Amino acid sequence: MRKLLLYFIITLGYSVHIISTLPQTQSTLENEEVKALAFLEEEDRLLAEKCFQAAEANWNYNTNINDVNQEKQLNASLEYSKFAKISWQNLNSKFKSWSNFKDPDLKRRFKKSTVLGSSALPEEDLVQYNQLESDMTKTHSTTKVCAFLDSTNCNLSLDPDVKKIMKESRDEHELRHIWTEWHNKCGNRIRNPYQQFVKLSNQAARLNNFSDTGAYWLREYESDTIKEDFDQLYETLAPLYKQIHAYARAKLRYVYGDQFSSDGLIPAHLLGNVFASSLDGVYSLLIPYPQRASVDVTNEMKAQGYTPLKMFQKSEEFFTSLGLIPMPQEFWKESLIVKPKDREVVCHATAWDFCNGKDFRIKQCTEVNMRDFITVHHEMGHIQYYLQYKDQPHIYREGANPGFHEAVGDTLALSVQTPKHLKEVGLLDQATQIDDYETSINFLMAIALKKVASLPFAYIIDKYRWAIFDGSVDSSRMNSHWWKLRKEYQGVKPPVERSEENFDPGTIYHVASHVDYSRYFAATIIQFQFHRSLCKEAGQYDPQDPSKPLYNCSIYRSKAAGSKLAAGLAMGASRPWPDVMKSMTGQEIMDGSAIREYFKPLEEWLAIKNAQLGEVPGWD
Ligand code: X8Z
Ligand code: ZN
Repeated sequence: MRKLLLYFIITLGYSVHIISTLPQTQSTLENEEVKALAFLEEEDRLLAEKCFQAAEANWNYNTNINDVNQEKQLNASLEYSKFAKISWQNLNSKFKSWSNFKDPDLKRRFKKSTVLGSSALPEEDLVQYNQLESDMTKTHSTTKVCAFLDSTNCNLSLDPDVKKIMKESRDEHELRHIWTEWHNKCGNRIRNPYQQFVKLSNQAARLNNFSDTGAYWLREYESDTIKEDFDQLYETLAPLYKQIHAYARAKLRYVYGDQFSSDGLIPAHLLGNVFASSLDGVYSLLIPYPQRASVDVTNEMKAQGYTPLKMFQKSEEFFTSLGLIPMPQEFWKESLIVKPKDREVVCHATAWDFCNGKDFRIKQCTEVNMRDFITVHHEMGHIQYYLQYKDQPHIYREGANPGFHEAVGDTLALSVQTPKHLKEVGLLDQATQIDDYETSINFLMAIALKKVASLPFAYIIDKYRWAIFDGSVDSSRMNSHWWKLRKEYQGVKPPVERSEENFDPGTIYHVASHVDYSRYFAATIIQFQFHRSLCKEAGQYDPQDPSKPLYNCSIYRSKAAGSKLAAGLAMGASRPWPDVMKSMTGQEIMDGSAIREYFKPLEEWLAIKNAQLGEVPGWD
């Protein structure tokens, strides 16, 4: 995730577009522009330095949660904000008429620089804002729950205990117990601070001239229609999700029959992960052809003695096979890739840019399994982006839009997970048959359970928060509204009664740590567009050739695909994202046709299978 960079990146000014009342001559403008550029260059350098200090204190806190480190983190963050505010004030007072600048790039830099972010808050409020955010992250990362039928063991943490039980246990009572423990112990504690936090966050948004935090977040898409665009994208993908939902419901009913009623909803504790964010955790129950090859190579990784380090090295090898940039020395020295035993850490995987062009790190409590192997690629995708745009001005060191950043590693992972690639790197036995229809359907199901099944979840988290931020949902409906959206879009329901004592969205890392989530919705769409384009570039996909379907493409070792990707990444946010998208895919929009095309054989299979099962897609 990229919160850290977004958080520390230059956050200058709010959008007071002061238009000079005096007409300016060409020469004064040009003169002014030269001065403005010099000013920006100097601020860039200073901000990068301050950003490093704040990032380092934040890293130390995230990798060793204790009171001393928290205080240092809060101090460093405040320090950075003060600096950013002064820098922004200077910029606004010195260059009042920047909106008249002729040079489009300079104007873009100024426009971006006029958003100061939370640093716009008065100091007292900012201190409270930072404290609440830091505390909620701590609560989320350090909450412990009690084991099933063993009240003497109340030391289970989210990572790895809760996640492991929710994925591996098939005991409905145990799943219900752990689900309830986690939701009550984590979510309830976050409810009050979150309410206070929302007020401050909205205040900051308004100081930046946005109506509320939702509008502030969405500014990064530089579009007035982005919400409608997301709605429309979701509509085009909902039929595929509903087929998967129906199939999963039928299969899960075999296992947990008495948990299902006629409403068609799936109880949220049966989906293989505590957040009910996707369905890949129950792949083994849903595999279409169990007698054929399973594409979950976890056992093989363990048998071959994979370690977290080896997973990172293998991932890097995929990146460099495309001619992309290897991880720098500092990365290998400073990253944290295994959960330490002697201290509390924020386990949620993150990739860090320390703003100095040298120091880039990943923090991940890596376990040896395929899911984490894919997450390693996801995180390395962030680092690759950081490396590609490291020479851009500080203000441009961001994804073209937030979804781009989340899509890079996932795009590569679509190749990595193909049976043909797994065979090539020895994770599937050479004797395994992979070219048959049944294996392809097994493979597509595995990918769909992660990607397609997570779409409604990714769609509603921010739909929910936008409503909280804009006040259309007040504190009397904070939890019930969440479940309303869960039911409506995801077709899931809580396994036990919920009330307004609870705050179930607060159990999600991105809510507790205030990271927007539509980035992942966008990324799921974008990565298939990237995949389609890079696969064509690599000569591995041809829409006219049925022997080269999109899902079977691997771009491994394609320098042509690598250089196309690198060129797009190196632009950072220096151009509006549709331009970057165009250069990478030929399209100027986020478009669901690639994902639909990729899953077409599975969608056809599901329609037939659900009809055979008498399972009608949809719910009450
Ligand atoms: O948060 C993440 C990454 C860090 S950017 C591990 N992801 C989302 C999640 O875990 O909820 C990746 C997929 C969705
Ligand atoms: Zn990410």
